[in-house]
Amino acid sequence: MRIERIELRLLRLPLVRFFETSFGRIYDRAFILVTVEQQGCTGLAECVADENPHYSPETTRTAWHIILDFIAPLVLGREFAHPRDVFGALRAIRGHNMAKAAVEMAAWDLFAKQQGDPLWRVLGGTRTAIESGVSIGIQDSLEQLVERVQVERAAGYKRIKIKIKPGWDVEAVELIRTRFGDLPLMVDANGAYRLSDAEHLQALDRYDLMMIEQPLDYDDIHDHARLQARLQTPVCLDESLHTVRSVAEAIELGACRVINIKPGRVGGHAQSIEIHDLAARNAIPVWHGGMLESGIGRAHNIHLSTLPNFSLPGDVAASRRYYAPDVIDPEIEVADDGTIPVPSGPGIGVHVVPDRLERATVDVVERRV
Ligand code: OSB
Ligand code: MG
Repeated sequence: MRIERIELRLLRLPLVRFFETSFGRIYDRAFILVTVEQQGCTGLAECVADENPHYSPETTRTAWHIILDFIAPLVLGREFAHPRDVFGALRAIRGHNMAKAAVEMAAWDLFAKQQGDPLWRVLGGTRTAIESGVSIGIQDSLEQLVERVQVERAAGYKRIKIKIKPGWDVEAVELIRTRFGDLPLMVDANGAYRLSDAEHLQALDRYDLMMIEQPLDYDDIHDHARLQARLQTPVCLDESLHTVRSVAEAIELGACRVINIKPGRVGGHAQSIEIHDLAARNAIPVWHGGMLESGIGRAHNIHLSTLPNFSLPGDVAASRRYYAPDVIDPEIEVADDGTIPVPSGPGIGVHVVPDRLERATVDVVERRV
């Protein structure tokens, strides 16, 4: 594979419904669509960096800069035997995993299309449908939260995750348990608590939660190990894990019993596979996180979720929960049993609708060999 052209396209799409986490509420999403090309064959991926540096230090603008000025010169015109070699070729660039992942994942799509294979097969996946779950943001009231859970359950989703923060946690979980019984339920704090909140978080142990995701700071592993020792509820790490090494450390320290994998956060598919394998060797289940992706990123997530140790439902839901319309056709849908079939065409197996893409485009640039 030899990438001859890279195109970056800044897109903005309105969200069907606002999304609120412990760091704020958003109504739309800006992201970079990356296209790589060799002799008319194209690979696509989206960069999950957002406009603000709240989830991660990267933003759409830092990713734009890093891809154009540093990543493109390292990959354009270079011969890659396999897309798993792309991440290593970017070694000179420290961090910026979301920028790296966008180019790396586009390269996987291009490679799979050149082979005429669906991406899941090239990644080493073992299933043709994945289990879907939803992430429900913080609402204006507990009544609205109950209504959201009702709507998502009716849509077929089996596993529900709710966002929590101080003041929106134990009561919300208690209410869902009272109203809906023992559905698979978990919570995500996006780093909203401190170790000194351990006693407060112990109150969640009564509710048989699947896990508590990222309770403490985005760059912490050590305090999570101390917290896990004081909680029965399994801790899952998201923001804190950026590299294979940080995952090894977290496992060794007992900082988590579950791992959320987002390829954007760890530098792409190849790093995700390494983390998946490392977790499997340590009997740690993984699941696929979400970043409010459009259909392009969503398709990538579905393909990666077919690997065997993705044994818990992920935050990979139907397109229509996020964007209406999405930029792809056909859109990604969830079946009545809460599963999503894996697209079967070459590469990611979904197609962009050109006029929808044009309407969402804010800016475009390209680089060629
Ligand atoms: O912490 O998992 C997270 C969305 C944006 C940034 C971070 C997170 C999320 C979600 C939504 O939880 C997942 C999704 O439905 O795409
Ligand atoms: Mg999370």
